[in-house]
Formats: sequence, structure tokens, C-alpha cells
Amino acid sequence: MIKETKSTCCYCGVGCGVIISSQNDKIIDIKGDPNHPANFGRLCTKGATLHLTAKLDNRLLYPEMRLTREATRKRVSWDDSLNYLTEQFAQTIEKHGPDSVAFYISGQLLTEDYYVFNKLAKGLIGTNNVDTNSRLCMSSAVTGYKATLGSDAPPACYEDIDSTECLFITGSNTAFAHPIIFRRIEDAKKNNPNLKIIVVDPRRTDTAQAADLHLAILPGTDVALYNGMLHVLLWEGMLDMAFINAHTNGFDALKDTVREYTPKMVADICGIKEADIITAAKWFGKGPSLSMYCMGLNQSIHGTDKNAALINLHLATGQIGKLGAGPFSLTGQPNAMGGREVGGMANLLSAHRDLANPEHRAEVAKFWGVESVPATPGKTAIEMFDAVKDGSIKAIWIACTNPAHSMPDVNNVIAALQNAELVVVQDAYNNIDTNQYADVLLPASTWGEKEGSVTNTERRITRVNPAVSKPAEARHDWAIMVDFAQRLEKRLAKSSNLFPYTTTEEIFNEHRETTRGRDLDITGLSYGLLNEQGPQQWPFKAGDTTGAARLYTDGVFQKPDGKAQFVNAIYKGTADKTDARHPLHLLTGRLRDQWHGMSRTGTVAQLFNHAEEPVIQMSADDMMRRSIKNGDIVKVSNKRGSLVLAAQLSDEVQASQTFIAMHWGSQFMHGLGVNALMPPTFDKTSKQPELKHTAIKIEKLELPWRMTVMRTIQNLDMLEKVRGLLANFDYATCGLFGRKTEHHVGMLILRAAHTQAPESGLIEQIDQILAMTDDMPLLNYQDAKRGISKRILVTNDSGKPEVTGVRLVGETLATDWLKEVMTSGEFTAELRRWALAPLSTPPAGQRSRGKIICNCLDVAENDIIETIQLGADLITLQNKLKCGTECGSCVPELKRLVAANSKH
Ligand SMILES: Nc1nc2c(c(=O)[nH]1)N[C@H]1C(S)=C(S)[C@@H](COP(=O)(O)OP(=O)(O)OC[C@H]3O[C@@H](n4cnc5c(=O)[nH]c(N)nc54)[C@H](O)[C@@H]3O)O[C@H]1N2
Ligand SMILES: Nc1nc2c(c(=O)[nH]1)N[C@H]1C(S)=C(S)[C@@H](COP(=O)(O)OP(=O)(O)OC[C@H]3O[C@@H](n4cnc5c(=O)[nH]c(N)nc54)[C@H](O)[C@@H]3O)O[C@H]1N2
Ligand code: SF4
Ligand SMILES: [Mo]
Repeated sequence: MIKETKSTCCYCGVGCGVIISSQNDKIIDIKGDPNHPANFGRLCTKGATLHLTAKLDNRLLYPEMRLTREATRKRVSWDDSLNYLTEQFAQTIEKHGPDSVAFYISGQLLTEDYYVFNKLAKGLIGTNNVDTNSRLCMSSAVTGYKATLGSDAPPACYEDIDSTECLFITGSNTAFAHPIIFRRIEDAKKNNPNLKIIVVDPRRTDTAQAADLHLAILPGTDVALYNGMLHVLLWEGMLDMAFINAHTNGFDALKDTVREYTPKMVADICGIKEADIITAAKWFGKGPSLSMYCMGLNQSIHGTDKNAALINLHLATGQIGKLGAGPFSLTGQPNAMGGREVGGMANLLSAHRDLANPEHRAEVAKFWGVESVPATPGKTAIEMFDAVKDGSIKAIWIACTNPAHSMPDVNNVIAALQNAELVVVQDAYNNIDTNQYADVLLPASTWGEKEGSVTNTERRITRVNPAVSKPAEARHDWAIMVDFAQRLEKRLAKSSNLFPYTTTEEIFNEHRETTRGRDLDITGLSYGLLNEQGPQQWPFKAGDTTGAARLYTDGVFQKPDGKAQFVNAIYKGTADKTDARHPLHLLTGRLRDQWHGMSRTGTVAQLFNHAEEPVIQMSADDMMRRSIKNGDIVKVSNKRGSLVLAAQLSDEVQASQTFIAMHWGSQFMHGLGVNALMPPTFDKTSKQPELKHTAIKIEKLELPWRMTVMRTIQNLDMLEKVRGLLANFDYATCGLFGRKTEHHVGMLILRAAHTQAPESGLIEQIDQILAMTDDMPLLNYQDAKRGISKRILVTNDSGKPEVTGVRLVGETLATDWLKEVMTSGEFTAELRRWALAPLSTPPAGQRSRGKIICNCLDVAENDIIETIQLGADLITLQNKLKCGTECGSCVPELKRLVAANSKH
């Protein structure tokens, strides 16, 4: 029998509803929930492949522990591990005080998980050292909202996309990072061709290419742009003076400031045209205008100012609290909102209360039935790891985040983890960088197994439901923490019973009670109501029958006098100062089909087809100047670290700018990933680090010895073993490719380059790991003099001869062709001839399909371009090749290809 379970996608903050199909306690399929108001049945490439991530070969299944750093971790029982942790935490607290321990958690935890962590730290232990990866993500959005509107609440909703006339997308690559919102934007544009879309992004992303106006500002210059737009609006008399007078404070000071920001001056700062600034301002001023913004604003040392300067524009034009208007911050993680709601950060308290506010502290203490909540602010992410490094924090508990990958200046974070007395890591997967530093590793259950609730970008709470049981000894995050908290309560001889929960519903109900009378009041909600009536937006007070679609419709803001505050934001320059030694800007961000550190998406072959390996994207100009060709291996460095990867020609980056995706780390390459280079500097108010920009230099490396290995795999074992070898080469990457079939889960690709042939034994080790040893059915060609060898494995598993392994050493020119051969599996006479001949280039007439643009239906770039050159437009492409007809994530790219390749 196939069981269907309604739940929520565990990736981005769009919060799409899903229906999971399972059979015999195994997840077998997924589809979008047609009734969920976030997606109405749609899913993007990541959501649609979630069922392919539901496997056990990369899961943590048992607790593990080591008593000394030198020892290897051994499997232990839950009882032993939690007793050990209770004793260690208690002793540390007794000896060094409560602030000597810390919790670093995640916007991917469910609201109920989050609530328990927060109460454990602030209520039981008495430390505010609980911070989360939301510090790297949403923190400036929070401070921006609070400074201007008075509370951390996105005022708009998805419906506003359907009725806006000006969509101002800034610092957001919506097409990649919030694809289902982007589908809705495409629909809105189709229904209303007059809709103006403005995109502000230094890069020419897919999102930017869909815009009516792309403002390719220089990195970090946003505040100047928004002030400049306000200057134009002021000059043109397009401000809503009635709204300003009735509902805001502080306009006069801002007016004096923006007077200086003439279009000329702003054009110079931002590197864009004066006329474009004026156009953008006029479109915005006409309204209704909806802004959507994300990490291009938040991840900056001026993140709060960037947010506030943008919100200023909305307040000055009255573009807030009405249909189709408002400053709409897009949340990154699925439950970054929920985390903020329960106050799960170092400066927050339950239900949007502030730690700095003594009344708020007293309210929460009373609610929990504890004497007090500590007043000392907790350490925020960067400060927390610095304190671990300098020894003032002795023990750190990390859950549902991978800081050895995602924090800036990761070398420093790793040094901290190595210096800590005790590192606890609570994760669901074994393939993450942080795990290796864990003294105690705790296996958590994950998506598909967990129960609770999450809040999406538009304040909508959805239930998360289990489709299958948790595997082996994995436990739910909330349950692990409740068990630990109860033990610690006893050990510290506290007479309280702060953690009596046996279900997530009990936790939800307690959290609900803390919201009574607050801006996010959800006293009218219950699991029952959410189950029966579906997801709901907050506030949703007792007695209400629906939540609030938009906020501030009455012009009353969450400030003492009800008036919003203009922030006098001044442009203070950019953070990534390039100089003669580090002449290039490096930008970072996301790929369409990968999720952060890739513990899930990095196990699904088809999610590599769109972007196969770590690269640095460069402009033609910069490549030419350095004699770097597409695919050349380069060293990227600054004073914090270095990285060796391939250069890729890109028309998305401007001259003197480069881009590296944030996803690749030491699981997929030799090196720590882009955060080896990123600075730990942060915004003074939000404490959010500058993860978007830094200055770098690039040198071309001469690594004449090359190797490519490709192997069809049945599970992730070979990938896991290959990872262990990456550090043997100057340059090395590993990953997957292709698609899952009846017989295999895709293929593994290992690419390496080195100054000379590596020590003997290494290649044999690889052959061993990949089962391509001499006793297998191989075609072998060896040219010892030229240092070239080719090895091709032809097996018969599916009843006909198939190429299931390739190893090229010395020369790798035929890689792309052989990849296609392996994808099709076909073993031809031509291949046999090639394999046994001295030839290293592919046979004449063989071409590669290029990258896979449409992931759902497996349609490749070169086939698409060929069809366009024969005269096809988007509709014809969709009819003929079927690309872009399933999830739609590739439609922006298809449009680009049509524009670039059609002959008219
Ligand atoms: N596919 C995918 N989707 C995701 C995620 C993922 O890992 N993969 N992660 C989720 C999470 S947690 C988050 S936070 C979101 C992030 O979503 P986004 O913020 O949309 O994604 P990014 O690619 O990080 O950055 C957005 C854009 O900011 C631009 N930018 C850089 N500097 C500046 C600047 O100074 N000003 C302006 N205006 N723009 C600038 C970059 O060029 C980039 O295109 O995505 C969520 N969705
Ligand atoms: N240079 C650069 N760095 C960045 C960014 C950038 O744009 N540029 N973006 C930043 C942003 S916005 C973010 S949000 C962070 C994200 O950075 P991380 O938080 O490090 O990213 P993830 O890889 O999503 O980590 C989530 C972890 O939780 C685990 N997990 C999954 N489900 C569960 C579960 O149910 N329970 C538990 N306990 N564990 C689970 C996963 O295996 C994974 O290890 O990265 C930040 N770092
Ligand atoms: S847009 Fe994609 S990743 Fe985000 S919630 Fe929806 S299906 Fe999941
Ligand atoms: Mo994020």
C-alpha cells in the first residue's frame, strides 16, 4: 500500500507544501501539494528530487564518542553519551560559569526543536550563548525591520506579487534561490505585461536577465543607490507626504542626507547610468511597488543600513500595508522565521521579545517559572567561535548546521573547534565537514521522519509531518534536547520541571502561549486547526478565523507612538577594498540545484548536471589579461587562505569581478571552499558577517599531470572513499553526474591535476576503491613513455555490454565525450578502437551534449542551441524537446539561450 503524507519542503524559505509517497516505511516519491498556498502543487528541481535523498547510506545512525582528541570515536549508547554530556556540561558550568558553554543551531530546525534549545540555554543553564546560522542569513533583515517598522515582521505576502506594478528585486537571485516565487513572478508578468521588474545585482543572473531594468551596481553600493532613488523621488514630487506626516518620524533628517545623493554622484559610486537611476525611481514611485531582497543586502558589514535604506523608500512613498506593495524580505532557510519567533538567537527572547529589555526578560522568566533570564547578551556566531578559540567558551553544541563549511574565515573556525574542550555535533548525515571535529556525534532524524511546524517567508505556518520512521538509533532533535535537559536539570539539582514534553504538540502549545498579545500572536492556532484548515499566516489571535495577509494596513507600526522610523542611512563605502595585490572582487552565492554544504543534494547525481564542479567564474577581460583559458586551473587567494579550482568564462560577472558558489567544500574538492577566503568582519548592529564580498588575486597554475576517473555507482560508498584521496593532489574535485536508473544511482567523477605524476601506489589505490583492477573486464592502453594510460571497464550487469568505468591518466582531453558515452552506457566498436589506440583526443565528429539545462527531463544545452538555430522559440523548444515543461526552474535560462542564439 502506498501511503501519502502532507508535509513541507525542507529546503528554502518559500515553504512549499509537499505530498510524500511512501511504501513499506520507505519514501518512494514526492509531489507538490496542490492546495498549499505557497506553491499550489509546484516544486523546483531540489524539492522534486527530495525522495532521491531519502536513503540511508550517508546517514548517522548511532551516537559516537571519544574521550580524548587523539582517540577515534566509537559507537556508544544514547544513555552513555547523554550521561557523559550531562556530566561534562555540569562540571564546566560549575567551574567556569554558564557562559562557558554555547549552542550553535540552525534555521533548518523546526520551531519546536528551536524552542527547546532556547529554553535549555536561557531558562535552565542561564546563558544567552545560543545563536544560529540565521546570524549569517537573516540577521540584518531583522535589525532593518526593527529599526524602521518596530518589529521583525515581513509585511507583505506572495499574493502581492500578482498585483504589484513594480517589482524591485535586489540582492536576490530569485530564479535560483526561490524558484517557486520566481514562477509566480513569471506568471504575474505574463498576466500584466506592464509590470516593471527591476533587478539590482552586480551579476547578470538569470533573475537579472528577466528584468525590464537591470542595475548592475558595484558590489556593496546599495545604500547609495536607494538614497539616490529617494533623491529623485523627492525632486520629482513623487513622495507620499500625507503618509510621511501621519505615520512616520525622522523624515527631515533623512531629507537633508539624500539631498546630496544626486543621480550623478550615485551613478559614479554605483557604476551605473544616471538615467537608469531616474527610471528606477520613477517606476518605484508610481507603484504599487513590492521589493524582494535577500543576501545581497543582508550579508554585508552595512547590512542593517542597506535594509533600512530600502525600507525608507517604501515609507517615503507610502508603499506598504496595501495590495501589491511592501518591503518583502525573502527568508533563506525553511524555518529562519520560526527561529526568530521563538527568540532562538543570542539577543532575542521568546515571541519577538528583546533580551536587552528588562521587562521582556521578566515576562519570559515568569512564563518559564525560573528566577530570571540572564541579562548578559549571548555571543553571536562569529563572536561565539572566537570565544571558543580563545578558550572562554569551553564546550559547544552544534546542531543542524555545518560551521566548518559555512562560516567566514573557516580556518579560524576550525582552529576554534580544535581548541574547544568539548564539541558536540548533532546532525543527520555523515558527509559534512564539521563532523570530524566532534567529540560526541549525535544522530538526528530528518525531513520525512520529523514532526513539528515551520514558518515561511510570508509568515505562514505549515505542519511538518513524518512519512516514515526514523532509522536505527537516530532521534528527533527536540527529543534529544529534552532528554539532555532533564538529565542536566537533575544533575544541577534544580527542583524545576522545565521540560515535561512528550510530544511536539505540547511544545507548540507552550510557544503559542508566549505569543499572546505580541505582534505575532498565534493564540488562535493549534495543530488541529493547521491539520484541518491547512497552513496559516500570523498573527492569528484567539477568536480569529484567518491570519493577516498583510501587516500595517492601518498605518500603525510597532513603535511606542505607532509611527515608523526613517533611518538616516549614509553610504559608508564598501568592505572589499581591492588593491594592487588583490585586484579582483570575489562574490559568493548559490547554484540552482545545490543546497549549502550539499549533505543532501550532493548525493543526487542529477543535481550535478547543471553545475558539475567547483569553478571560479571570470569575465573574458580578466581571463585574457591573465592568459587564462576556460578550464585552466587557477589558485585564488588572499591573506586568509587559498583555493585551487578551474576557471570558467562567464558573461554574468563584470570585469574585475569573479564568483564562486558557496556550496563546494572539502567533501567535493581539495580545499575548504570559498569561506577559506571570506572575511569575519560583521555589521555592528546585526552582527551579520560580510559573506558576499572580498578581494582576491588569481594565478594560473601549471599542473601538467591530469587524471579523470568516472565510475557508475550503486551507492555512495565509492564516493566516500574517493574523498579521502583528494588531498593527495594539488587540484582535485569529486562529485556525481548522470541520473539514477534501475541499475545504478548515477556516476562518480574524480578529476585531479598535479605538478608531476603522483607517488606510485596512489593510482592502484584508486583502481582498488573503484573496482577497476586487473581482474575486471578492462580495456587497457598504456604508454609509459608519454605517461599516458587509458582504462575502460566494460561490464555486463544489465544483460548487454556497458561502459561502467573510465580512467584517464596523463591526458584527459576525451573526458566530456566519455562522460556522454557512460551516460548512454553504450559500448561501441569505435570506443573499443579508441580505447586501444594511442589517441588521446575524442574520435572525430564526437561532441559533448554540454551541461544539462532541464534537469527534470534531461535536456542538454547543445541540443537546445541546435534547435534554436533551426528557428525554435521558447514554445517550440518546450513542444519539441519538452525542456522547461516540468518544474520550470530552467525557463529563465531557456529564454536566455533563445535570445542569444536565434538568428533574427
Ligand atoms: N538553490 C538554492 N536555493 C537556496 C539556497 C541554496 O543553498 N540553494 N539557500 C537558501 C538560503 S539559506 C538563502 S539565505 C537564500 C539566498 O538567496 P539569495 O540571496 O537570492 O542568493 P545568493 O546567491 O546568496 O545571493 C543573491 C545575489 O546577491 C548578489 N549580490 C552580491 N553582492 C551584492 C550587493 O552588494 N548588492 C546587491 N544588491 N546584490 C549583491 C549576488 O550577485 C547574488 O546574485 O537562498 C535560499 N535558497
Ligand atoms: N561564502 C558564503 N557563505 C555562506 C553564505 C553565502 O552566501 N556565502 N550563506 C550563508 C547562509 S545564508 C546560510 S543559511 C548558511 C548555511 O550554512 P549551513 O547551516 O552550514 O548549511 P547546511 O549545509 O544547510 O547545514 C545544515 C546541516 O543540518 C543537517 N541536517 C539536515 N536535517 C537535519 C535535521 O533534521 N536535524 C539535524 N540535527 N541536522 C540536520 C545537514 O546534514 C547539514 O549538515 O551558510 C552561510 N554561509
Ligand atoms: S522553492 Fe524549491 S526548495 Fe524552495 S521550498 Fe519550494 S520546492 Fe523547496
Ligand atoms: Mo541563508
